[in-house]
Amino acid sequence: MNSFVTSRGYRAWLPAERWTDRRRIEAWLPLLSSITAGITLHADGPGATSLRELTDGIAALTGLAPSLTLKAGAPLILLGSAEAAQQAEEEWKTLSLPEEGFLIRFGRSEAEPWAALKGGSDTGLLYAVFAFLRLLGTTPGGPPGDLRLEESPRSRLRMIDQWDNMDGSVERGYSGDSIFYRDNRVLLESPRTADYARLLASVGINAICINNVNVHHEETKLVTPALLPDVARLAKRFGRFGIRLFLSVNYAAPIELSQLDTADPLDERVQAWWKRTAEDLYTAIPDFGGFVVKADSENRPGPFTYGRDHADGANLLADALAPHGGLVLWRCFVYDCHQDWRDRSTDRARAAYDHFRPLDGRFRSNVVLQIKNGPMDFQTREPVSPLFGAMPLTNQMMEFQIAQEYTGQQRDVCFLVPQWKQTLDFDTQLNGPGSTVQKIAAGKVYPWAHSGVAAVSNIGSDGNWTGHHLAQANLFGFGRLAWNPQLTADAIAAEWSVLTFGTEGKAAAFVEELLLESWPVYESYTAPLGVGWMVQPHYHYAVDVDGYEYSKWGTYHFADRSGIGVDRTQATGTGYTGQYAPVNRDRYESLEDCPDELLLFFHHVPYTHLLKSGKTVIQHIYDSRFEGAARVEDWIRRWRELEHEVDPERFASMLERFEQQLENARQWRDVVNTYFYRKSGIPDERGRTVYA
Ligand code: GCW
Repeated sequence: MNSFVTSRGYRAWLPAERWTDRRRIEAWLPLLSSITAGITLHADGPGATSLRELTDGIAALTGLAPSLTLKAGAPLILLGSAEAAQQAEEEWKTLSLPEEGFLIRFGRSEAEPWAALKGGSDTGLLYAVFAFLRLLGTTPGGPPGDLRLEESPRSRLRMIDQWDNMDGSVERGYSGDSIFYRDNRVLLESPRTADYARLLASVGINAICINNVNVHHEETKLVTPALLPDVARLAKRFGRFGIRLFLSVNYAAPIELSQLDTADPLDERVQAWWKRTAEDLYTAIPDFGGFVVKADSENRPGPFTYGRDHADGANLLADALAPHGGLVLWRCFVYDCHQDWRDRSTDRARAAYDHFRPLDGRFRSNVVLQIKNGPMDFQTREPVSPLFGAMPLTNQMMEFQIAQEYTGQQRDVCFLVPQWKQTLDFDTQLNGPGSTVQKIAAGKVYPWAHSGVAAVSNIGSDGNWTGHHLAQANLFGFGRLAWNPQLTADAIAAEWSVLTFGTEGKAAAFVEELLLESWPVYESYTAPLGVGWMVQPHYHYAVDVDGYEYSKWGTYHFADRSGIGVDRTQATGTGYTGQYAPVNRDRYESLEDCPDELLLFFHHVPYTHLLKSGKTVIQHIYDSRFEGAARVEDWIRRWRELEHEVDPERFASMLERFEQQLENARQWRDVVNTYFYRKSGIPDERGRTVYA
């Protein structure tokens, strides 16, 4: 057996270990000893997967092997007292569920427990099974007496983007190598892609793009007949879990893969090339999802070379895919990455809006613009991208980053669900009050044909998938939020902690608490008040306050001896605030109303500026850096106390990561404090050690 299969954490939040409490098993026994299933028994379909996942999950937690009866009929699974469950089935005959939706009912008939699971489709039933297993894992006692759970996903597209390269590396990967590729080959023999598909489906993910948006030489060939059989096998693996496969494509592929000397979207030969490519793809993979495209962004090729714009570029691919039902997910991460730091008139934060907003109405109906959650680049704190919701006539989806590129790289704990929640709850006001990001992403604000959320994955070949055990919570949390953005961060943290560390013992409660404070703690020892960056260039983990200050990347903080921050106001700055709807624009524009945590994103202020908290900016910098590092010290102390509450492998691995985090936090604390003391000459009013 491969060693990773036995590592702690390989099963992540899925049923892994037998319950030690016999009474708990006995309480579930009457329900779990018999199953009647109505599914499509197609070996490659999610119906067969549902049944297998259910029986495997039950076996893992309880050791029970239920008796199985198959019957014709709708996607349905009945457990326990068969007659009573059949009654539920009878009642549901006329019930119509959304395709990916499900209904779960628990009941009792003369003290005998029963449960019935119904899906809007076989995929819906698969989601019901995973919801049932979550319930099993989080309920300390026996089956609930009476419960009705009806769910369906809010967003149509719930997607994961792999930044995997065929040489086996992962761009911004912090947990080993790619599980998809090695030495420029697709890894077909490894069980990991199927195990990954299971993890994703268990939280409702229904789409995946399997290669990096930076499409290099080898990956360009993924769309060619030579590699399509391999891609098709992966597509099948994911298809069993209800997940559609996408590929990132190279905009210059017609030049690189054929005799053409142009990739001009208006050139008929280029159009014919993409049409043929799409035909080949759909012959190999009938349910292929479509293309993800990074074009004219960070030196990638795109339509600009030919004097065309992003709509021309996206429509070229959209027309090729349209006859087959495919989508083009066109990324809006477009900005000038060769900026002169001396040039104060260009503001990178403005770029996506300035490029795309004027193109509203020009994109085909199978194009979806994929927009990063903030206007810069996955920083610890950013305002919501003003482009999201600002193009009523164009499908959009939001892109998050689960990989912790700028948020601790899976060495430091940073549970990002609270950050994503803030983004999803943000009221853009763009179609009147209540135009929240989550409603827009769910397609409820504009009548878009497609919308949703995507996120850059954080997994790799490490035995526990994510390097830090606690980084699994971000993958889990993204899926849960994509499914239902109304879940609270607390509920998600609690659910993950119990599923992962069990209902018995004290570890889960501590982990839940730690997760919930981890983003504020990470923020408190790194770049202050929304200013961002201050990281080592390219690498993006450790502190380097001026690392990006005189670079070409458009990422500056403008600290001088009297103050710090970027003036993005309309009155005196770059005018970026004007990209928001009036209510938000005015809030950010005003020094009084701008929230403290984003102050330096929007304003350049003196170190003596008084925050809403009553502290000066400089004192806030000192206080929060000291507090952040002290919190991490405290986590270590408390984790040590739990040594006997968790298995030795996870105890040691997490302790090691916490210690690295502490070292990182101390370095950030001392460098940032010293830097600003030297710039400002203002001492810490509490006289703590700052290295003058
Ligand atoms: O944040 C930047 C990353 C790049 C990444 C790019 C993008 C895949 O540093 O590594 O490239 O964003 O999102 O395209």
